[in-house]
Amino acid sequence: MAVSAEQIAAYDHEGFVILENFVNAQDCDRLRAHTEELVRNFDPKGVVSIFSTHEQTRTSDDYFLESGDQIRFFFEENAFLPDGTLRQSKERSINKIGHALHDLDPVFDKFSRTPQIKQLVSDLGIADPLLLQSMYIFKQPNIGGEVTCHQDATFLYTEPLRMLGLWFALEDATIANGCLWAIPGGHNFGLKSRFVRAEGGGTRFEVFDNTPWPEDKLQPLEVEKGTLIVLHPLLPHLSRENRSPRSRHAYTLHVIEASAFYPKDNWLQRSAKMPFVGF
Ligand SMILES: O=C(O)CCC(=O)C(=O)O
Repeated sequence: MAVSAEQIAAYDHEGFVILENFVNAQDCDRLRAHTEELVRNFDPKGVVSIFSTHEQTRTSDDYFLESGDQIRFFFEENAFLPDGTLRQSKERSINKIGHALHDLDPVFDKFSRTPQIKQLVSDLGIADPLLLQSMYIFKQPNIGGEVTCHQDATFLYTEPLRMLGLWFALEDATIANGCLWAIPGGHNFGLKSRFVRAEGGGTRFEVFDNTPWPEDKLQPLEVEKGTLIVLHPLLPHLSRENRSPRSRHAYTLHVIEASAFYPKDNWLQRSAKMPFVGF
């Protein structure tokens, strides 16, 4: 077992579980150093897609929609000056990289496919896992954008709902630098919406329940580097802006059950040449 019975019970009850020291510091540093190299080699010319954490701006963005089986770079919303040039260096302007790092990059593959992660996923009830998506999230100093309150199942939906979100802190995450916040037990509220591919192109939200989140119930999940937070697909969570001088790098991996139905209208799709694979 990679987790104790108490930790599984906490996950079931709260909708998340915090596993300290899940990854050692050297492995976190190795992933960070490798990502620095990816960014150094990335040529931002021509990438006009600015990733916005406010969902409307995500729509109709082919660069984003085609990233399910690619390694793509998305800028912070506040990265640009009014004349379209970068406010800070390229290295300090990228919001995240996604969404197939774990399949296309050997260093991310190694970090994502450890016996310990495989065991954890099995302990939490995913018997035949497929690795769906990966993201390296920078939460840049001073300009790191907010991620509004959401359930991961809105973006990554299966029937039945069989998915886990794995959020690895590659640096200490605090209230000041934009840690995760979650509503304990909020995974019992039911799915509020789905973000789907629209028939005529682009995307849309299919809304089932438009009542606001009880955000007064959010609790900060301040964690140290090397911690893994496991998130239930229905857990409402967010992260606030980072206006501090310190970054808050994190790596996320989402895993689904192979036997669950993965709808064709989920935003994240892959070409037939690159199917989802397991550990
Ligand atoms: O790391 C963050 O700031 C938020 C990540 C998140 O909520 C997500 O990717 O679902």
